[in-house]
Amino acid sequence: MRSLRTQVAIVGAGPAGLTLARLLHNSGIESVVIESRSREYVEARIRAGVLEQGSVDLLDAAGVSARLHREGIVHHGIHLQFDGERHHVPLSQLSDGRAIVVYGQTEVVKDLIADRQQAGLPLLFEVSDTAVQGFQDEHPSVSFTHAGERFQLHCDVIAGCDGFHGICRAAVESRLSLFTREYGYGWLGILAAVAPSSEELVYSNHQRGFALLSLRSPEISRLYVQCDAADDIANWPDSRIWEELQIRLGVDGWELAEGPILEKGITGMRCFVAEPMRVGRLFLAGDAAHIVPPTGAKGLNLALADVAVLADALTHWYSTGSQSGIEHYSEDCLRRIWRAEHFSNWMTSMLHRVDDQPFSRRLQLSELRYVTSSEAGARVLAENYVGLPWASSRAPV
Ligand code: FAS
Ligand code: PHB
Repeated sequence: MRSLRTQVAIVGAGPAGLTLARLLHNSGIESVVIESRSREYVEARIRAGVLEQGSVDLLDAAGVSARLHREGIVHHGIHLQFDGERHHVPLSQLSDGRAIVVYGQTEVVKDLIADRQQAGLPLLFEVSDTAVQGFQDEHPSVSFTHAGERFQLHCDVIAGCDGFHGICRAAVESRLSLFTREYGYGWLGILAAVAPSSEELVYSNHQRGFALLSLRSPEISRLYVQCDAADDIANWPDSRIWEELQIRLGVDGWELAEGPILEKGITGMRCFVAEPMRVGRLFLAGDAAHIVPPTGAKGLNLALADVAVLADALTHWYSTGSQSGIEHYSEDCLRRIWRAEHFSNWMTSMLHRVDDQPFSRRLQLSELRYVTSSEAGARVLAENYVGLPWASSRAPV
């Protein structure tokens, strides 16, 4: 086994791991990023689409936002639709001018990988048999196989950025408290080569189920319909998907343009939080530590918020020797995470067909009418959707 040495070993080259690596590099801290999938696979994975103001500011500070500002689309509002009516929620007007940027997670990941490669910094794809050890006795290391050779990467700290199905949380799960809520339904998402039929996102609560109109560019639409979490994509020919979208998003005088479907898939929905997010010298960040239902567009943004806190904490530790930042890492992140869990659960419960009880539906419609008619009600949605302000430098409140 070949020994290597770095300061921070980062497991996972998703948005959390790659952004952390860049933030640490800007602070003069070395890291090695290891990833189980190929670069092509990671860059092709269709996921999130909406960046909060805080995430855009973080990527600006990290120095990797040039293309985001060239190609990202700034939005100042969304629409909520129910009972055949579409209501605009002026997000920026209700949140002191904060906005969102529509820029696919795939694009964020491509920018971060290109940046890392251009700087000639260590980023290893297609590693296998990854394991973490020694993080309890201050001699952490990550072992893995790459290009047929076995390595042991000795480090000061391990950042577990390997997502919900990764090995880092699994390595400490018996020491953690896990909190979870399953919804029993999921989203069928499509990427279609057709201009979006609305300039801003449309979230629709329909008797047949939820639907969302989103986008990736002026030429590419991103659309979702609620389906059973256990449903099989084979049950959804393109014609059925478009038929459901037309019904669930339709309003008088408006038509949904259709086009070739480039990609489709079903993703389950759950709330999940693992506490604490630190065990010794192992720090969990992003989906490795928490999952939110995508209705609030928080998953990617929470991952970036975690690594902003972790990068600040590690920079403080390396520069002053003080452990105050790393000792408060978990507590500082969990405050924002639980706020996002609550908001995402609220949006999900308000917009999805949850059961066929008339009482539930009337409660939902009452809530939607309130949020779209009361400034106070709309402000709650707006300030959470664009993302609550981040404190001081970068760390979120
Ligand atoms: P990621 O899962 O993105 O990255 C983890 C990385 O670790 C992966 O590249 C994985 O290959 C790698 N890895 C795993 N095990 C490893 C090992 N043993 N060794 C080395 N590497 C390993 N969020 C939204 O805000 N809006 C959305 O619409 C939305 N849609 C989603 C759709 C799907 C299908 C999924 C799964 C998630 C979606 N999310 C959405 C949430 C998503 O965007 C995540 O929040 C985001 O990817 C979190 O980033 P990371 O924490 O970096 O985890
Ligand atoms: C997306 O564009 O993929 C998207 C947008 C908003 C959400 C979820 C997903 O709430």
